[in-house]
Amino acid sequence: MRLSRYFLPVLKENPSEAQIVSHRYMLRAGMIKQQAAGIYSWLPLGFKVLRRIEQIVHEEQIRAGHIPLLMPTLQPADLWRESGRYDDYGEEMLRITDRHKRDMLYGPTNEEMITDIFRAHVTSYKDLPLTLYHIQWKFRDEIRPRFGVMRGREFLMKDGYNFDIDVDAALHAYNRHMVSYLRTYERMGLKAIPMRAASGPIGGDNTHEFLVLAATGESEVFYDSAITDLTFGDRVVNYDDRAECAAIVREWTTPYARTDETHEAAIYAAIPEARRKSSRAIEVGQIFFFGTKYSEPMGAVVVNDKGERVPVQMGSHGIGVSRLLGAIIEASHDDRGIIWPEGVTPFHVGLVNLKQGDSATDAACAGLYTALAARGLDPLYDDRDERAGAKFATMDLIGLPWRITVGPRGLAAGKVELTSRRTGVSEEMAAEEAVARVAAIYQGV
Ligand code: P5A
Repeated sequence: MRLSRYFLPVLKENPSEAQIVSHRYMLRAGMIKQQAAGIYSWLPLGFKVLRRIEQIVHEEQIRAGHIPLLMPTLQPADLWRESGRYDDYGEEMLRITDRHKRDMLYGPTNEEMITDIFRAHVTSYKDLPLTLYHIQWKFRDEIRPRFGVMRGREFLMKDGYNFDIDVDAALHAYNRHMVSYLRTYERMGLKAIPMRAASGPIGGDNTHEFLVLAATGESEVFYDSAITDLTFGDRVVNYDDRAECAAIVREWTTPYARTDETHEAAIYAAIPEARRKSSRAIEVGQIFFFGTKYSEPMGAVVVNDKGERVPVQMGSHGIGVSRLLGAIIEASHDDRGIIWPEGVTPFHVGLVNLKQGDSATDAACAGLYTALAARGLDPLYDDRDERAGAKFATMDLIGLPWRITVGPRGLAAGKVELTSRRTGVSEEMAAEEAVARVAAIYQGV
């Protein structure tokens, strides 16, 4: 993409309404525009990152054997009357009446609707296990929407629902989700720690939240620092192997890690003092096992291998897809702007022409652009007639992890400059080498 043809409405001034750095940078980098409290338009740069995050979520869900579908944002109230949640959910639920005076709502989550789909089509244990998920907009009429996409009223969630014949199988689904989430967040360059949590309106006793440590987070957490040393890495997991998934879950749930709702001071006090930590943190996901909470009242029943009719065992599992943009920026920025991890960056590399209009630098940039694209990379070429300082400031603000700078002096010596946004280190090299280096960096990302 040529910047002169793109839509990147960068702001020079700090927007006064933004209290935290991720919100400030998302507005300044022209990623989002607020349309009403907690409701945002996703401008091209923000939309690109949102799509990349969604793509990683899809890939990891499918790797775990889960099946995508798409349910609507609007739901009939009657489904929620069946589960008993229509009255319980309170003011967070946006209630709507259609022209026929039917009660509808903008879905804050989809346990009821997925149970309705299941009961309409599945009757036998032979069709289990089954996990269905979608990535869809949700609405929660939060009393205090704030911090931009971090606590929105309309927000994008990946929500998945497992259906299993017995408790053991459902607990395996729970473990499988935990494992796949560890891998998902790590691909986004995040350290998201599973912590024992409280289940709130979703229900069930077995639940973990995934938390990214950040001073601006809305949750308070307590943990053994040993858990922050764990990494998932590139291990290959057989998601059908119950013992293997359980072992990984054990690895991540053995060190103490809890939110304030489940915190137990006595257990915490037994952790060696140097490892005893508490922090603020951002909740980027949550997994639940709630058994028959929805299947029983809604009649989602299957015949088991003994010919008995039993309510199906269920859990639900959510990732805050739009919130993740804020969480990633909170975890990865400096005083000049965002620093995108390679896994989610909107463009792979920025290309800066220091002397637009100079035939040699223009030609070198055009050649680099074509060579990068030929390697399957998506460059952003700053071809505007602007000062070098302004071009660097824009690149730093929007946070592309790599930048290739082309100027007349370097070109005379046959060199361009490759710069890492994270370290600030620049290296001079031939244009072909810069292309090869960037291509190698993104191999396998
Ligand atoms: C699990 C999937 C659920 O709703 N039902 C379906 C379960 N869980 S949850 O924890 O309530 O939400 C899942 C994740 O969604 C994000 N989230 C939000 N993101 C932005 N703005 C909000 N107002 C908001 N509320 C929830 C969180 O990341 C949460 O972990």
